[in-house]
Amino acid sequence: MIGTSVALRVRMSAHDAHYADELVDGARILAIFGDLATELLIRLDGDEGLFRAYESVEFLAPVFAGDYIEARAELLAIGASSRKMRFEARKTITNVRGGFGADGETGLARSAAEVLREPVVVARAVGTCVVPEALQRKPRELYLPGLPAGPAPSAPAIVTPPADLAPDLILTAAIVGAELTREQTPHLPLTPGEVADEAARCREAGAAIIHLHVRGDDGQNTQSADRYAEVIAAIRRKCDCIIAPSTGGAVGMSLGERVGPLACRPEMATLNCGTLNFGDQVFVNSRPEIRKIAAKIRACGAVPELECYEVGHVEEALSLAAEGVIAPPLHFQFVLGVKGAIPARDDVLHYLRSLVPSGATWGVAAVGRFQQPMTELAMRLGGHARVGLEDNIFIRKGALAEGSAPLVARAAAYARTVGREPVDPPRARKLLQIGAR
Ligand code: KMH
Ligand code: ZN
Repeated sequence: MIGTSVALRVRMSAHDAHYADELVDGARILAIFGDLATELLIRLDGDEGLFRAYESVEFLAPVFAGDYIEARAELLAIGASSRKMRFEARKTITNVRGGFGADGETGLARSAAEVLREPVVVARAVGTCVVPEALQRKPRELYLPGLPAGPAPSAPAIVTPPADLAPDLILTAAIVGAELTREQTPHLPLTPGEVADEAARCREAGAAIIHLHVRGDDGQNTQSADRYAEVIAAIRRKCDCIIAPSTGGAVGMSLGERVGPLACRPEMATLNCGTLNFGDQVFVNSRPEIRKIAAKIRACGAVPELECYEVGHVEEALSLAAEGVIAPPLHFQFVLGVKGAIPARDDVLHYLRSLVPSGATWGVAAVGRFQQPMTELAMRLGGHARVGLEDNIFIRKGALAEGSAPLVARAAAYARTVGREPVDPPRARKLLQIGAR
């Protein structure tokens, strides 16, 4: 099953040290990656297989004797005999020898060691293994019991691998948001002109959809149809992106206010599929309200983006489809990591995507520091991705993103390393069947 992962935890010993100052050589880390690859092949094929080639290897931080290394491999693609995998090794515990001063004296014992507050990524790689068809277990089954991490616990222990990843990737840029302020980031676009410029920059960087909130002249969120019309017209003069206005608005808005942008007859619009704690506030989406908003989205011909912040929201979306309130093909957006709602974790995403019916599409939006790892996981699992300032204002720890476009550009670059290709708006319209429902 694509997305399955295996893990190894190893302490580097004095035997592993190869260079001065007990530095461990990179080949030792590649040996760990080789062991992980072998485990994946045994679980998938019942054979140890062979490593054919690395297409990329990065050594990102030094490893010393005494370091604890946690390494993980994940299955990216399955060919007739090839199996593509991604590897990552992180250091979680280290000897504190780096604390010695020039004179070698700090008063610390040579045996002093520490658990790192944040694990340090020491190496990443992508490579391909082969198992000749004659050696593959038949019928192909994936043996997963006892894995330290992998699919959700409720998933069956033996599953059949699905077809290969589809390369098409729809990137959404959430460029304004309802809650963000200029105090939090000076890069937030507010006026129609600023929003249009940012939309065009995101399109250039690889986004096909702009998830849109708008602000009034006072900078406050508004769901005014007139203001949306003004901003949409400004964007249209600059780029051809699909524009997906919010029907969530800001917490506390009435249903009447929230559906304001539907008067602009957008191609897409968000449909929030349940109530949740939204930080210290409550974002209310009662079942009758969801149905009313869904009916209005359908009546104006827009495709709903099904915002799911909890497992129950996915079930609710499926109920809406069963009731005929929304029409297939469904497009889910898993919003992960909102404080008070479902956490942004690998196992959570594996479970959520297992609920997606065939024929439906799905994507991930994740909050704050989870935006990058969770959207990258989504891309590796065949999902789509949303990035942008609405969900995350940092490009890396402590450094503000200079708008949403750099976040889109980073996501697009990553996509290509795992065999996905960001699509342009016309292709995204086809994939989402916009205008064809
Ligand atoms: N501002 C959040 C309360 C949406 O756009 O539909 C809701 C939100 C979701 O942003
Ligand atoms: Zn939004």
